[in-house]
Amino acid sequence: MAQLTILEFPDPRLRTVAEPVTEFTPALRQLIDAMRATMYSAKGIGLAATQVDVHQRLLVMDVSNEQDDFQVFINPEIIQRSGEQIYEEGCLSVPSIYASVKRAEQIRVRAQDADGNSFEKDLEDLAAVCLQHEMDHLQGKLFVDYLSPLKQAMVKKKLAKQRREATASVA
Ligand code: GNR
Ligand code: NI
Repeated sequence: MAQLTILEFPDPRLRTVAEPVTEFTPALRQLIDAMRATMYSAKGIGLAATQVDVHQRLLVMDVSNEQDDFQVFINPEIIQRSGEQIYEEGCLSVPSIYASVKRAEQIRVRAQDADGNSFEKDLEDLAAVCLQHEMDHLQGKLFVDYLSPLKQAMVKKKLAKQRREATASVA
């Protein structure tokens, strides 16, 4: 199965706002399969199309421990939200950075499946965190955007250092 390349912060393509999916074609299914393979191989619990440089409103997730609850949300909309939770988030596009973010505790999502059929689903706890995190990606937003300017500067420095060291070890 084809693996896709995951864009990393501060790549400007991560800031692209995705367009709605309008055609439910075999090519869309192939993209979903490739995103599934990429998410599992990167050991992520979610992946937004934006992260693989496809700017369509599509995300995949699996927050189960057994990796047996694969879910696809196409053109997702949050139609209800309640409560608050603070969770220590990470992101495949911001490697080895973790920070607490406050989000809704329970959400109701309306979306379409790979056939274009509309459905609604209630999510809470980690599933709600993950879906909100992925929907931010579709708007060009990253979890580090919620941090203070000082913390954002620290994140950029740490990533630059990581990249320098990764390059040095290859030389
Ligand atoms: O794998 C991931 N783990 C995670 C942990 C806490 C909050 C959100 C996430 S999503 C992330 C995968 C990712 O970057 N999706 O966009
Ligand atoms: Ni992410």
